[in-house]
Amino acid sequence: MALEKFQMLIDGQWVPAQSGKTFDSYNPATEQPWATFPFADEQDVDRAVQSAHNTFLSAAWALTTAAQRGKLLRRLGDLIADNTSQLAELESRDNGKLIRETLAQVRYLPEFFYYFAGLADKTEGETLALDKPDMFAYTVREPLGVIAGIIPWNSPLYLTAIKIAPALAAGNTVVLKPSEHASATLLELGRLVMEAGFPAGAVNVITGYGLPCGDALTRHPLVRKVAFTGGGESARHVIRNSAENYAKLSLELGGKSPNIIFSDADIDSAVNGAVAGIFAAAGQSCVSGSRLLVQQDIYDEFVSKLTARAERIVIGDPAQPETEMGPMATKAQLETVEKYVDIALTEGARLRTGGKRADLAAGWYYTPTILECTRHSDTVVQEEIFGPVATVIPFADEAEALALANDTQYGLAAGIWTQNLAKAHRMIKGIRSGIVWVNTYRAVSAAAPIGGYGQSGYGRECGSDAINDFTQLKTVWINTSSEPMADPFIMR
Ligand code: TXE
Repeated sequence: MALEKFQMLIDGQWVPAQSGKTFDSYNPATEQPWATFPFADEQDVDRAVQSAHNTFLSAAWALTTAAQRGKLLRRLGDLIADNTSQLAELESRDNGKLIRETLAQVRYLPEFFYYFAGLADKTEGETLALDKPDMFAYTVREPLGVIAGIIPWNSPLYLTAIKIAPALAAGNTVVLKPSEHASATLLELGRLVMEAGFPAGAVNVITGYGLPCGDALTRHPLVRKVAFTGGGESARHVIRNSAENYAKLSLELGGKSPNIIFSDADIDSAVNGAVAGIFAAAGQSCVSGSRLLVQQDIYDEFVSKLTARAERIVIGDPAQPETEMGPMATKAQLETVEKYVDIALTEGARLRTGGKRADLAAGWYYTPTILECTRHSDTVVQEEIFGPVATVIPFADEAEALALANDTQYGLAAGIWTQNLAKAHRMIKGIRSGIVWVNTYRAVSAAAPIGGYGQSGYGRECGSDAINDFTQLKTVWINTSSEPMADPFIMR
């Protein structure tokens, strides 16, 4: 079958890489290449950043009012809504995510643009209560300049929307680099950005690998902020690059989130929450509830029910609406999952279910896996696997649950299942993570900040504060005295 050929969006033009090189993208459900993308290198990065920089300074963008930017973002949200099925199908083919998941995500996508459109003309400085009677001072919030968005493969459209909506609302311009494993939908989003009426260069999309493309982009001297979602190794590289260009950073790096089930929880509800936490998106989600902590007295009942549901999960073609779990997005990710399950068994974990590839003719499928662990120090309990692998550990009481929950280098999310409000509040207070869900899991809203503690990264996306992260403050001083300024070297 002939491969679809994509081009990059630089300065409003659809272009190949200057070198002419391309790379293939694979459909995880078939293991076959389905599309080619330009292989961007330093030259292409430089062209895209220069374009974003020139647009940032141009009258066409710099003189837009915040209200006008709000209107552009609303139009973009409407265009996404008009193209829901096409975007959802494209993303599903490119990264193997279930069509039912990509459809749900794309249906919600416009809300991010509407939310930040609403904030565009409410992002204000303030007048300052100075201690100097003859001075008046105020602050102005100004955009930073060129923003680099580094996007992973698991949810490209969603993770892009939460970056570019506040970035553009605040008056910045953007260069996006999708993952080499899932570039298609960001190019499609770029087409809609142009159709919405943004000036050429306001959003550029370049396709390529972490090296050289992501590296060149994140150390480019004209990049003022990098909004990064991905793995810890790449993040360290981006942090080192920021020592060269002083770019601000926001980093969202995944986690090993505890999902804590107390014996007074509604067990069936908690089982559903545990399944949603770890088997949705085949566990390839930054907020996966991969560490299940279950109170001793309901442990057997809970694990039996969870195992029964995991074994009923329908694995298969992500394009089919009845499928409940699709493939790993890449062969490397499948091998990572296999490696971790092997380590778990060597370290003494008990395999309750799963632990092998799914028996399908093609595709990078892995079965929903539950590992019962006795030691919280086990590698699989401590390290992010990013696959459909839940570890389960019993706990005796609240104090132990809290100690285990916090025994991690990460701190992105946590789930608590209990009918006891006071206990929930005590746990919320003690847990060190950026998100806590009580009697629910994976809820998302444009209005609710997302970000982590510890090695889950720093900075917050979504919520009304997120737009401020894409601005810088200018402080203005005005002398209101009727007296001329005195010669500073004449003593009075
Ligand atoms: O991510 P990478 P990978 C975790 C998850 C996964 C692991 C590795 O545990 O198993 O990370 O996944 C770009 N300079 N998460 O290797 O490489 C890269 O091209 C600049 C959690 O696929 O971090 C892509 O666009 N950019 C996570 C993006 O970084 C670089 C989602 C992310 O890819 C770069 C994905 C460099 N030197 C993986 N190297 C989450 N937080 O949800 C790579 N990139």
